[in-house]
Amino acid sequence: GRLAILGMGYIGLPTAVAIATRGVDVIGVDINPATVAAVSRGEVPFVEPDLAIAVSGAVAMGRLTATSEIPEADAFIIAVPTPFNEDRTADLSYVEAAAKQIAPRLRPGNIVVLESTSPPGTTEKVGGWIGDLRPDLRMPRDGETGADIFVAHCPERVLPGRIMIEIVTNDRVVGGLTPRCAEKAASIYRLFAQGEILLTDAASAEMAKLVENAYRDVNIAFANELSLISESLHIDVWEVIRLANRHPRVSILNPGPGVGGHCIPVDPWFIVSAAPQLSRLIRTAREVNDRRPHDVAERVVAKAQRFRAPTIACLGLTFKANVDDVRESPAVEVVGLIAKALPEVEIFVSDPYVSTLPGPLSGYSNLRLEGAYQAVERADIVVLLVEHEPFKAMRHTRLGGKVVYDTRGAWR
Ligand code: SAJ
Repeated sequence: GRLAILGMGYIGLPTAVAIATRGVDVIGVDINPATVAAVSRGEVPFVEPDLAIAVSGAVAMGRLTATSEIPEADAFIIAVPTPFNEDRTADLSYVEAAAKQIAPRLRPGNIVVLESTSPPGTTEKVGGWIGDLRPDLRMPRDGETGADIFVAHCPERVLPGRIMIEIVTNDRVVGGLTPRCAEKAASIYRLFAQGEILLTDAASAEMAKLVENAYRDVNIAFANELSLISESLHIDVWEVIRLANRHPRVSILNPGPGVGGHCIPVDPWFIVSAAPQLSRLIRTAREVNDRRPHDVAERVVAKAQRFRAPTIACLGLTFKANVDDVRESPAVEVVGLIAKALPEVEIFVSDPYVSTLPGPLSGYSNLRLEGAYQAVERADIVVLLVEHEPFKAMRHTRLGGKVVYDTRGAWR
């Protein structure tokens, strides 16, 4: 068999490798020529543990190739981004473009799977976009058998930093436009997934994915709110959570400087925009977490005001520990807010995964990227924003005599 995957990003590329190593010829398609060139050389354009070796192996074996043209194939997986618009509705333009590019290549019996996180109804739209361009093909409709093309949603749910493990071990939800579509799409995931494959309808699969991330967002918001409340009552939030979590049915997450990444800060809005009147808790959680970088920056500024000419070290820029991704990072937002509020203050920024200041920070002349030890050495105030492993180790040796603000509870 031959399978094409549209989008060679954090999801498409690992999925391509997982399938290619099962003896299927996989063609990775991407609109970015640099990505196509990198994958063709067997290289990965981003950092993810164990991915690089897997990609170079699959390319060397001739199982994985990359191109910018949509090829003919037996199955197509769409793994393109679904960002959000100004008004927080989903931007489906990449999904729509992918569906319309696949349409002319389709032959009877082909399977089309949407993996991109999408609002309820998107898989149905994918079927519609294809059907409009290909009136010669019978598209799946409920209660109708004998379709030529099978369309389903199988949302990705891997955790950045653990993608290569979770892509194999996670259970998968496969929602078809019809039960037969789900069954057909499941056959692809049975090639490499060791977890259970759960069959359902497309809208339930779409909603389940959004709910998973909204669940996490609401729970992080709970922890972040506890942090504010505890501080105002002069109680240590980490101690409170540690104790409460010893109850058999309580499992509170960690407060932090905010919620980043491309999924958790975005996906809950797709639920809110689908049912605005009813999504009160989900919306409020989003607002609590979005407000977090401001809360943290305000506290740093207040600490700085106790000094005449302080120097600040901010440790961590990525959106979470042990990844190299600074997009949608609350740490970047915190650093920017501090730099803006304290233009006279020298701020050293350090992150083992980052070698140039991210775009949003490039305009501040009081910011400098530094090694962690030098940064801490020279600082009066040390702010821990990401609990990267090398930072954790600094706890006992380097922080004496400094004002320390540990937003992640990593130095307790
Ligand atoms: N965070 C906290 N406190 C916590 C946990 C996380 O502040 O206790 C912060 C992190 O630092 C980060 C953000 O939340 O800024 C999100 O990190 P994460 O590790 O919770 O999740 P992601 O964005 O890396 O991946 C999530 C995962 N979803 C769930 O765990 C429900 C992953 O399984 C999904 O596949 C992914 O979103 C996605 O692509 O949707």
